[in-house]
Amino acid sequence: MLEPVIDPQRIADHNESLESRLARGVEHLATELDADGHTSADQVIDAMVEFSVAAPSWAVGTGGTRFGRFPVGGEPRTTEEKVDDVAALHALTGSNSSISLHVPWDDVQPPDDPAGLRRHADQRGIRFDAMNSNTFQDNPSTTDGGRLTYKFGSLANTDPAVRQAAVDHNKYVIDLGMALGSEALTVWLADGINHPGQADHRDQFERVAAGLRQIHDHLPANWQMYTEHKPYEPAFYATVNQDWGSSLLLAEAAGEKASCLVDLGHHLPNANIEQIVSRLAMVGRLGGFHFNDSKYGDDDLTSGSIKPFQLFLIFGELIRAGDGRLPALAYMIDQSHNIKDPLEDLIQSTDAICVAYAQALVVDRTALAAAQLDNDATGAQQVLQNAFRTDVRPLVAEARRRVGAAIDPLGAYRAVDYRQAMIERRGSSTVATGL
Ligand code: PSV
Ligand code: MN
Repeated sequence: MLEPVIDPQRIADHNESLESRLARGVEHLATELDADGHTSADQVIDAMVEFSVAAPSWAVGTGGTRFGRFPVGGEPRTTEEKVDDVAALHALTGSNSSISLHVPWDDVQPPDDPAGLRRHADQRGIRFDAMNSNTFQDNPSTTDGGRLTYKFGSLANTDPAVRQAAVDHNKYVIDLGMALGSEALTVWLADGINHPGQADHRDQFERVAAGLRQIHDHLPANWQMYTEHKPYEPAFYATVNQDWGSSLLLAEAAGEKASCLVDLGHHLPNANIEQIVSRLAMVGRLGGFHFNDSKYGDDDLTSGSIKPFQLFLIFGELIRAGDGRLPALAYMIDQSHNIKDPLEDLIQSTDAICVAYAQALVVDRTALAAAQLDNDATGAQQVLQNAFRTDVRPLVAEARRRVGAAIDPLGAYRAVDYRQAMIERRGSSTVATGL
């Protein structure tokens, strides 16, 4: 039996001094919500208890830019240690019960064994969320020891041998995911054009669509596949899957198990992401999310740290799409933590995501619908503002307390000094694979 990554007693001890204040906060809010009469405190708490957002394996290590990387120390050396970090996160937040792997960063070919990794994750209480296939950099095991290159694209490449290598890699990732108990594949492609005229837009698109179809046809019956768009980077003139329209066309071309994944950082400035969410949900092709926040581009900043109102409106559209409940999509955080301790950033992000979700749950949807029917713009806005300005944090914290997680996860993380313990165990100069 494995030792728990964080002793539950230490979390309980940390909670003790916060419990009476929390109880007062919950009681006050419950009274207010009862007076409003549309959503009860228990409804929100129950939804929070159920909710989970996956942590990406590449985000438990320090991120970097092309200018530098400043490792935090104690970073996971193996995929098993990444699972351990996610288990620590989940012990504190109660809302991160799965990990999303990225291959080849997390390859578990022999001599490592997927069954062993799955056993390890089971013992830690962590499941495997969507698998991510990486054909945006050369990878000797899929590009014939370096003979083939993804420099000019993977599925969009003019060379059929490169396209086949990319398809085979995706099939391999699906097979690996099956061994781990995952049920989804996310395909984000870097394929595109860096210079006008370099390649034909239509030919590239058709080659990608054909490749995705082949990958789709390898999916087991219970699997889903997500196409993830992004307007630019690393292709700086035109990316093949550049926006939600292309993503939808590609998902439709791939097959019925394919739908679109919305990464919040993958939009041109000022795009109305909540409207995109509504459109994709409307046609039944909204598959998943990558949460992060953005000031200028794909900045991968802490969720909810720049545009919390946008995050709230997105959850509003999700709840609208799920007829009052959050639809069962693939929810994942996708961030790069360049100067923060990665686990601290994941704790803050998870909390911000839960808060936005809880705020969206306390929207008086009947009043909103009535105001919309009456063309009462002021009234409709007031309904949204009332919910957005409700301090729902006690309900989010109460949900954590009820599942044995931390009332104050960041405070508890610092109190148990998890980072220092990992530095002692793993060393101060370990560098996790990933971004
Ligand atoms: C690309 O920017 C992305 O959002 C994709 O989801 C990748 O899988 C991930 O980040 C890591 O590069
Ligand atoms: Mn992403």
